[in-house]
Amino acid sequence: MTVRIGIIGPGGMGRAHVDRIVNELAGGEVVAVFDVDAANAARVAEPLGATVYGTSAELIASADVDAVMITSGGPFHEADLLKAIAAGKPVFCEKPLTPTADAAVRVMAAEQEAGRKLVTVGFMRRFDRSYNEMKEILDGRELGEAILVHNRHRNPTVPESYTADMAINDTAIHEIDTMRWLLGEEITRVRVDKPKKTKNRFPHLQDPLVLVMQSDSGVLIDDEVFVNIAYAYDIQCELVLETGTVSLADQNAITRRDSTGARNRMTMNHNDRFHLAFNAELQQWINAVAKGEHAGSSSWDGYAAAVVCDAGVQALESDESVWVDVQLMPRPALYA
Ligand code: ISE
Repeated sequence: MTVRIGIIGPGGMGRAHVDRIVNELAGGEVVAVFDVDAANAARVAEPLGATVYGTSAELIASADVDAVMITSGGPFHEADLLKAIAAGKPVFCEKPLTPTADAAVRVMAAEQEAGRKLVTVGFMRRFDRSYNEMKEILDGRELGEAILVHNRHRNPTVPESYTADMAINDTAIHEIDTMRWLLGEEITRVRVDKPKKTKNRFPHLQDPLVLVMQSDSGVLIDDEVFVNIAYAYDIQCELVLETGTVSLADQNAITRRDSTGARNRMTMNHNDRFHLAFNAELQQWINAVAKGEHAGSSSWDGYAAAVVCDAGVQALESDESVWVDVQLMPRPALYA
């Protein structure tokens, strides 16, 4: 069976997903497009021979659409998620599931009413090979238990429309989800440390910042978020265990050595850095939809990340570097 996919809001991320479905993945076809920018929708649909819909509701309701992919901005996700769930259609939603925890609770309530998991959240780092090897070493207890994790999330630049809270709920959300998954623990409290700001970009941003988190068992996690660092898209992670450490390797398979020194090519954006992880994530979703199953991160994962983000934004907005507790609701049985 070919899964007929309708895409809502194909910006840069959405167009990259369309490209991979057309050129690299199997079993999926993009048959429907909606975008508030009708000209963009037409540009995406035309080479695919896909139908452009006037509203997201019409796309979701269409009998020609088996599954929905939401790649619009976070604040627009909730309304379309609720429509897709009401229509009983599987939906792949780019992160964040919703920008606030309250909205994520409403999405989970709708899914519980539907009686099955329909939503998969695009947390692609769970599919990255290096993070998976790190998790295998941790889970195999080869080096004892996790004690500390040091993360660095560096973007070359962000646009002026990037708001202060996005450092947490658009950028650090990747480490928030990855740390929950890697450690198999929830985050219990967060703090934001605010160093000297770079003068390279916009004064409205606290850039860089360090998000500090603590997990159930006490693992201390730091995350340097520096979104205007100019030189590259550079993601680093070092897991410190009781008798050793594990770090993500360099971003590329080769190191060049010559008379000027040794170096790796740096990636400049998330599509490049996590290309294979994105492919694996979407292929798994298409395969699961074809079999009528759910795969990948659930709405609960989207909710849990949103609760940590809400606490992180509260910590960011406070003058002092104070701990903010993270309070999760009891986990509904559907997500056990
Ligand atoms: C963007 O939305 C992403 O998901 C990237 O992975 C992240 O590095 C960037 O900061 C976000 O804006």
